[in-house]
Amino acid sequence: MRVKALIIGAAGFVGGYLIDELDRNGQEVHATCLPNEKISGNCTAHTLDILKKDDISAILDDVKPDVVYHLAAQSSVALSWKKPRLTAEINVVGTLNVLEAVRECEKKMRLILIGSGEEYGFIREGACPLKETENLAPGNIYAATKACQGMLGGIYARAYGMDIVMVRAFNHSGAKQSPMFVISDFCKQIAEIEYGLKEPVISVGNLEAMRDFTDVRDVVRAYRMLSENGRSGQVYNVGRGQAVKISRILETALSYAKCGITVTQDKARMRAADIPLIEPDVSKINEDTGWKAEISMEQTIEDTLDYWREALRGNENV
Ligand code: A2R
Repeated sequence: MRVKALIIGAAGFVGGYLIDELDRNGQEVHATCLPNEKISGNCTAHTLDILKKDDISAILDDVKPDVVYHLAAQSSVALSWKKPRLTAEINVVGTLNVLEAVRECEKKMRLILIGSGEEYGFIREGACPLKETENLAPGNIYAATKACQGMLGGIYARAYGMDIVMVRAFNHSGAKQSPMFVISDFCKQIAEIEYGLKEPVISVGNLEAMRDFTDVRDVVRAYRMLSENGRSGQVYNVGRGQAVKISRILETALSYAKCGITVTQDKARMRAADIPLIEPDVSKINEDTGWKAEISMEQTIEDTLDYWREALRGNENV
């Protein structure tokens, strides 16, 4: 039987990739976005604000999906400091609305809750690679709301026997990502420099931090595979399982540049308390689903740079 999937919050960076992944795998894809947003990809689009619980119920009753992927979120750490209440409303109350709507729906379905590697927060020395059993010590408001989402998911799975799988996704990147994220930021600056839109100087933050980067196409494949073979009530790290220094990302990105570029460190890009190393243990997802990251970091960087070259084409000043 053809799997019917519903993606809640599909107009963001990950949503378009997930639509493509499920569609390519022969699934019937339904996807929601806010009234002012647009969804791209082969799917049936619905409008939904997750703060309106009855509207979630109406869509579930109408679509009767086998799997629901919950991506809708206030996903910016920076904005979570400025708008803590809004972040908590969308990420916690919104998730509760989704959980309640799924619980009340007559059709039984699997719910995939997308959380974040940020949930681990202030990790103790020697804790990496982080196992899913590691304590959570969120260091920002976004992370706290995602940790709360995961806890609620665990509670609903246990208390009501619901079929819920929780994900902690580590850094993911690719074409179309906002330049608020490091790979996209470096690639955008390089494309701007190549087109003469910026001095040949790239500004960077802390290059010593080590982070775990996965291509967004691998990440959405992980979500699909978890929907097929993840164990209910369980939490899964999704990441490459091999952190790299930001300086290596920078060197790789610069090696693809078509002109000479110098590097300058920008204090505004340094974080007050940057955790030196964040790296997940990904053996659990690998053992349960067979998933592992396949696309190299070099490929992700090349594709992201090509995306920015394309996006900025026509604005050349050379
Ligand atoms: O904030 P907007 O206007 O870009 O809209 C976001 C949307 N969203 C909502 N959808 C329904 N009801 C709401 N009340 C609501 N508030 C915000 O969810 C956006 O279109 C989508 C999330 O997409 P992004 O912010 O681009 O996140 P991304 O990178 O696609 O990550 C997907 C998930 C999120 O749960 C992240 O926290 C996690 O993966 O890492």
